[in-house]
Amino acid sequence: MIDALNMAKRFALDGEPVDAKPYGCGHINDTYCVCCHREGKPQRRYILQRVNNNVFKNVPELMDNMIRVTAFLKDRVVEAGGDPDRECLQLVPDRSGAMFLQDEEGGFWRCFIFIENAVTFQTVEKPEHFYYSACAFGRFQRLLADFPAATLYEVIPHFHDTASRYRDFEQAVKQDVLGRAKEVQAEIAFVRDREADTRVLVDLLAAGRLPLRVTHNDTKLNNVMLDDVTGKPVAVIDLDTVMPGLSLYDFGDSIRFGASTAAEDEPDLSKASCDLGLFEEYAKGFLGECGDMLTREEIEYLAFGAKIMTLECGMRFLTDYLQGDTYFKIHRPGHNLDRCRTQFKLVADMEKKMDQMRAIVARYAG
Ligand code: ADP
Ligand code: GN1
Ligand code: MG
Repeated sequence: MIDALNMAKRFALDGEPVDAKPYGCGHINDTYCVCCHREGKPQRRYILQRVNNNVFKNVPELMDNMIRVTAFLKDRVVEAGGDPDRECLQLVPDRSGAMFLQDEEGGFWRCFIFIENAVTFQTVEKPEHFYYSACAFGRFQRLLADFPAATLYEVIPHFHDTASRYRDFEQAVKQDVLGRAKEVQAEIAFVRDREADTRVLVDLLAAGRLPLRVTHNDTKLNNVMLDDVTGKPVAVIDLDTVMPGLSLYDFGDSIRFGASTAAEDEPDLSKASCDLGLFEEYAKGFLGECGDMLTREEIEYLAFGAKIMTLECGMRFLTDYLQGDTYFKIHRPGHNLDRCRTQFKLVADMEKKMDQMRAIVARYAG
C-alpha cells in the first residue's frame, strides 16, 4: 500500500505536508486531504488523489483532457474578474513540473488546490442549494460551449450510451459469475421492460436530432462546491468525465441524485421518490444559465433524460452487483443492490410524474 503522505511530498506544495487523511464520498478515486505546515503562517490544504485506473484505462489521456479543460475554465474565470484558486479546479504540479505522477506500483496521482470555505452536499439540505448547483452546472455547460470538443479524448467510451450499458447488463446476467441473478429477478425484469427506452437518446443523437456538446457527465450534487456561508456556487469539480455528450446527461444525472428524497444507497425504499419541488429548483437554475443555447428538441427531452440517467445508473449498479462489485466502491455487502433499487424506485416514480416534469421544464424554458 503506497503511503499518501509520502506521495504528497512529491508535489510542489506550499509548506511541509504533515498529514494526509482519506476524504470525501466519491465512488471512484482515492481522495486525501493533505495538510501543510507553514512556518509562521496558517496551514494550507490540498486534495491528493490516486486516480482509479481500473475505471480509467488511459490516465495520461484523462489528465490531458483535465489540464486543457481546467486551463480553459481558468481563463474564463479570470476574464470575468473571478478568483481562479476558488472558482475552478486547479492542478498543482509535482516537483519536476509534471501535472501527475506514477508511484512504484504503477498508480497515478495528482494534486489540486483545496477549495476552502466551500462544501459539497451528499443530499439536498435546503432547496436553494440544489438551485445553486443547477446554476453551477448550467454555467459550466455554457462556458464550455466554445471548447474544441473534437480535441477531447473519450476517456470512457460509450459512458452514457444507455443502449450499450443495456448490452453490458444482459452480458452480466448471462455470465452470472457469482450466481446472484436468481436473487434479483424482479430488478432484471424491471430493466428488460424498459429496453426500448435505453435506445431513445442514442438514436436521436445518431439521427442528428440532438447536438453533441462538451458535458461534465457526472453532475452529482457532491461534484459541485457551494459557498459555506451563502450557499452560492463556487466551483464544479470531478472533471474526469468531461467529454462530448448530451446536455440531457448533465441535467438528468443531477435530477437522479439531487431531486431524490432519499440517499442513493437508502435501504428503506419507501423513502425514495422524485421531489417535484426540487426538480423545479433545478430546472429553474439550469435553464436560467444555459436554456437559451439549448435546442427545441433538447428542451423536449430534458425530463425524459432524467429518467434515462436514473435507469442507466440503476442498471450499472445492478451490473456491478452481478459482476461481483468490481467497479463502484462498496462499503457493505449488497451496497450496489441497495443503490440499484433506489434508482429503480425513482424511475417508476418519474414515469408517473413525467407529464408534470415536462410542464415544469416548459415553464422555465420560456
Ligand atoms: P470521485 O471521482 O471519487 O467522486 P472527486 O473528485 O469527486 O472524486 O472528489 C471526492 C470529494 O473530495 C468531493 O466530493 C469533494 O468533497 C472533495 N474534493 C475534491 N476536490 C476538491 C477540491 N479541489 N477542494 C475541496 N474539496 C475537494
Ligand atoms: C460515480 O465519481 P463519482 O462518485 O462522482 C460514477 C458516475 C455515477 C456515480 C453514481 C467515472 O461518480 O458515473 O453516476 O458514481 N463515475 C464514474 O453515484 O463511473
Ligand atoms: Mg465525485
